[in-house]
Parts: sequence; structure tokens; C-alpha cells
Amino acid sequence: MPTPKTYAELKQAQEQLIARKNRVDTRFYNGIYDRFVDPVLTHEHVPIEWRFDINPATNPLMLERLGVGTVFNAGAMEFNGKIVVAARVEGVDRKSFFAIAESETGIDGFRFWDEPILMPETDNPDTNVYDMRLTQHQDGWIYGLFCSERRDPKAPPHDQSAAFASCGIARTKDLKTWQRLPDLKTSGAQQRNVVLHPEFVNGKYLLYTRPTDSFIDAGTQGGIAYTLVDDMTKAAVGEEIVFDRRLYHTIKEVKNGQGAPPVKTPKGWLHVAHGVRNCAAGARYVLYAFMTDLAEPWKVIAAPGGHLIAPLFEERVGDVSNVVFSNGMVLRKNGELLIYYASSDTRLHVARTDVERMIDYCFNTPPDGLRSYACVQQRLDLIRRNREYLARAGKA
Ligand code: M1P
Repeated sequence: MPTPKTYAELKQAQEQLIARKNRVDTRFYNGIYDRFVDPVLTHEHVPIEWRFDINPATNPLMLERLGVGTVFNAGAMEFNGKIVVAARVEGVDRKSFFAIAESETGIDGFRFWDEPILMPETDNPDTNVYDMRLTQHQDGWIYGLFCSERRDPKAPPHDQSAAFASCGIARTKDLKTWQRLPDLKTSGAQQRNVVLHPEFVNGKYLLYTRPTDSFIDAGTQGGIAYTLVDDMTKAAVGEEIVFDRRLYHTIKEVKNGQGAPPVKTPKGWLHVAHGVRNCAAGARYVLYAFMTDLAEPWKVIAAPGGHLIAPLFEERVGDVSNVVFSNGMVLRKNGELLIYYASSDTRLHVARTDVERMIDYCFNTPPDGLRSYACVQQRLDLIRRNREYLARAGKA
């Protein structure tokens, strides 16, 4: 039989967890970003009061009443001088909801606010909401765009798993009170991973979209697209142009999707997206980066080949193994860039880099050669330049 723990004991253990200092994971080096030993947010960070009835009169055995399985895919931003994330918290009942956690450093010390977000519903209630991207828009609002999932209205009664994904939209000024706006209207395609660009472009709102023919499969749809919208209170996908295509035998052959809102750098908009390929172990999700033009944020101007972040070490196992996913990053005033990524749909991590490194990475990493022969040529070029360098330096 489990020995009942008291509220004070559980609370003390959680305070120790929150107080734990994170350290750079020295098992990993690529010069582009640092990984950290500990995830920044897990189900163990979820306040005790959200899971347990702490009154001994009604819960003498101190049983967990509303368990939480996972805390992952989080939007992120700087807010009142702190780093805040809008995490996807998933109850053991499989329903996700959003909750804000904040930290001084962005790499440790994350603590949830007192209550999760009670996201208002539309006239057509969502069954599940997840993966919120936070955009501090030029218009003064903070927008949250998220996946709103409902049972597919066309599914026959025997099919209780067919789902339909739409883009839910809400806005706030304080991250506490949210005004729900109508879902993004589309011509029929499902939409997940829709992201609002932070600035007006030609006086319009720019949405990155990711149409798919069905809930899981991209089908005939080509990849990450964009569309321009006049009014976020009645947003509709008009002309939708794919600008980052899925490609055969690359990290994004099956699917891809925009991550966080892109961040502005002196050389272009920096995007981090996820790419999916299939293998015998199932879908493998990795993150990749690219840069787009400052004036035309759909024009790709640098596309380094391969992944930026792939699941590594403990990250490879979880509820949905072999996945990394990002929907939040924060560029701090000192140039530090924090990329929040979740591993295996279970926990949230941070990768730390800076703008200078990401610009260097994007513009100086060769693009995907698309054929083994061309990739060996890229590698031979590197090897030979290195040999020449060593010879010139008298180190050969
Ligand atoms: O399970 C991996 C990810 O799958 C979905 O992403 P996508 O729409 O690109 O397939 C999302 O459900 C995401 O939440 C999840 O992490």
C-alpha cells in the first residue's frame, strides 16, 4: 500500500524541484546552441492544489484526484521582465489546457501561476485545445493561436477517433483574461500550427498556416503556407501560398509546421519549424531553422540543411516518442535566444543560443544537397578546405 504523503511533504518536494538550478548539458556540443540537463517544466511542476484534494476530511488517503500526465508544447514570450510560457498541460483524461508558468532566467525556476487559463469557447465548443503560439502583435494585443480539435462531423458513429483540427484564436493584454475570437475560417482543409506574424505586412495580419487534408496526413497539401488577413476578429484564409515545401527524402518529407512566431534579426526573420519523416519506429519529429526576408517574410533567404534540434538522450522517450516540437521562442534584449522545445510530447526543455550564432548557422550551413552524391561533395569541400587551412597554419 502507498504510504500517504502530506500536502506539506508534496509541497516541499515541489519547491525543491522549482529551486533546482539548471546546468548546461556537457554531453552535447555543436557550437550552435546549449542544451540543459533538466527539462524546464514537467508534470511534477503542476501545483499540488490542481491535482489533489488537500483536505484530510474529504481525502484522508491523500489520493490524486485529477492527475496530469504531461506538460509540453509551450508558447513563450517576455512579459513584465519575466519569461513566461503558455504550456500545454494534459490531464490524464487526455484533455489539454493552457497554463502560464514564469521564470526569471528562462532556464530554471519556472513556477505556474495560481490557476490555469479557462479559455472561453465559441458556439461550437472545442473538445481539446493545444499548442498555443503567443504573438505580441504590433496592434497592441497578445494573440494566442492554438489547435482547436473536435470530432470530425463527417465521421460515422463507429469511428470515435476521427478528428478535425481548426485554428482557435484568442487575445489578451494580461495573459489572464482572454477574449475568444471566431476560429480561423478555411475552405475545408484542416489547420494546425497556425502562427501569427508579429508585425503588419502591407497593413495586413500575416498568418503562417499548415493545411492538411486530414487530421494526421498532409495528403495533397504542400507544407507551410502564408495568407494575409484584414481583421483578426473575423480571420479567414484567402489566398494560401506554400513557401516552405515538404520534400522527398528530407527531414520534412511527411509534414512540417511553423513553430513560434519568427523573431526579427538584422538579416531577416528567423523561423524555427518542425519537420516529420517516417521510419520503422513511426513518425520522427525534428526542428529546423530558416530565414525569410524582412519585408516579405514568406521569401526564404537562407535554409540550412538538416535538423537544428533532434530528440537526444532521455528526450527520445515519452508519450509520443522520438519527437521534438517547438511553438515558443524568446529573443531577449541582450541578444540571447531561448528556444523552448518539448520532447516526446511529455516535457518542456530550453535550448539557449543567440542571434549572431543563428544568423551564422542559417547563412553558412550548406543547404540540403538532396542527393547523397551532392552531400558528399559538400563534405569533401569542407574536408579539403580544412586540410588547406591546416597546411597553411603549419599544423598538417
Ligand atoms: O505528436 C507530435 C506532434 O503532433 C502534432 O503535430 P503535427 O500537426 O505537425 O503532426 C501536434 O499534435 C503536436 O501537438 C504534437 O507534438
